[in-house]
Amino acid sequence: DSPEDLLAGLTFPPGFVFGAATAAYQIEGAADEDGRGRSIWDTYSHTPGRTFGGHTGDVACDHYHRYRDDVALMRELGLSAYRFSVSWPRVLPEGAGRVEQRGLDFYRRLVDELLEAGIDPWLTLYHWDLPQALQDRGGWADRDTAARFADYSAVVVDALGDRVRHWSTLNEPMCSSLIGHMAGAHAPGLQDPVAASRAVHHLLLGHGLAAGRLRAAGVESFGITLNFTPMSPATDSPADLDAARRLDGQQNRMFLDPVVSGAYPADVVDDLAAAGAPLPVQDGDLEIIAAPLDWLGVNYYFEQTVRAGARPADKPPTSFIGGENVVELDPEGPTTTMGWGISPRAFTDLLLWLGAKAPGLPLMITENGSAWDDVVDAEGAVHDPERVDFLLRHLAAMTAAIERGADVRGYFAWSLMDNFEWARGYAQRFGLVHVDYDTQRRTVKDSGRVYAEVLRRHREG
Ligand code: GBH
Repeated sequence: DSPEDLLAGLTFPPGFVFGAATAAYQIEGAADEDGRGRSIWDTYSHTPGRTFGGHTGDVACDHYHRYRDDVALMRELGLSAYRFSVSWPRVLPEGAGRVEQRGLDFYRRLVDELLEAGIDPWLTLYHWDLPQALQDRGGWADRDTAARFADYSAVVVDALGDRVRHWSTLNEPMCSSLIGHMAGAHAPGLQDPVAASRAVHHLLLGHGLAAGRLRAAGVESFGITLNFTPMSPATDSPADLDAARRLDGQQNRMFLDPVVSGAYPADVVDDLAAAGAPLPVQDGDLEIIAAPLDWLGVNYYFEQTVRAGARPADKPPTSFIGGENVVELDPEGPTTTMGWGISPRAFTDLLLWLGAKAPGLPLMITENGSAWDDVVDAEGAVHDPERVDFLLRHLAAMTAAIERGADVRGYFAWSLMDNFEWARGYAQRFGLVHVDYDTQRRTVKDSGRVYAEVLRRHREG
């Protein structure tokens, strides 16, 4: 289908929210300004060998200084909402205790600018940048960090609760726990199954405790954002089926089930205990974690086929506890520059599966997007036909799920602009807007224009 055909076929429910997403460490820069403390991502990115080319978020998109221009850009695109995260070490440089008012003031100015532009702020409290001071005391592997997260949440809601309606606790606790503590490919860069499993539970506990504080503060709506990677077995052999079950358990169900139904999946509990890395659940924790949500944030990028077997030496360390005898297959067909496959059909299936797992819970697509090698051409334009195609096909896949009953209320493109792609540095570009990192010049890509056109048609019915 041509972009025009795909575009013409899209219709969305009334009131559908259209936005774009970013995260603090990926765009803000200004790492040493206004009393900001260090986070685990400062430490990680400044450790030689950890990130592509030694890239760091020190400057990033300089959004901290350019937020007014960036909000103007959002208005130009016609966004009705913007999802961003607050940097914990900007607000509490030592992770707990002393509040840095200048940090809170930045977010207040940003939110006011958004509101003035008619853009609804969707605030995420934690997108991976734990204060280093708390890591020094054990980080997420330590139970106390969950309580510190709740205290931090209370500080932010106290400062911004009068102007931000939509709140999210965590972004992708799977990544913070397993990629950060098991594969070591994200901060804090550990390869320790026991710490990883402890981090899983303490992140979720932190979510539940923070949920209580947000509710007490009377926020209008709150949720949590989870990332989902649908897992399929390479064959229907018992070994491959079991490999897919184990990875689906730790990637998807271990985070979803406790949040929506108050229990870890029994098979995952057994797998982790067998691997010597049991979940450190105490009495009453699961009731806290299962605090009722107003919506579930869903991040979707690709699906994964897996088989059982010894991991070849060229595969990176597994993120999954007891996943040493599981191999991810290379995707079939075209891949993005991240090496990720493209499967809109799996997106439809995921949304229908979530609808069945959590009936009555509205879904928000809090991230979806793709990375490509974009360049500004001699005429000053960025032509990104692959991203246009990815965007329109995934919007179509989402509306197909909506037609079949999935209660999806909104979509946030990842990302508003190119940014610091964690361990992959600035080499990966996910933006609807191109960023020239030498000049900080922003250029709306073709995909940004197409997204603006989708939004315009929806608005005008
Ligand atoms: C998101 O992470 C982040 O929220 C965002 O900050 C980031 O920039 C963006 O995506 C793009 O990377 O189960 O072995 O197949 C998504 C990261 C990608 C991590 C899929 C888990 C699956 C691993 N996720 N990945 S596996």
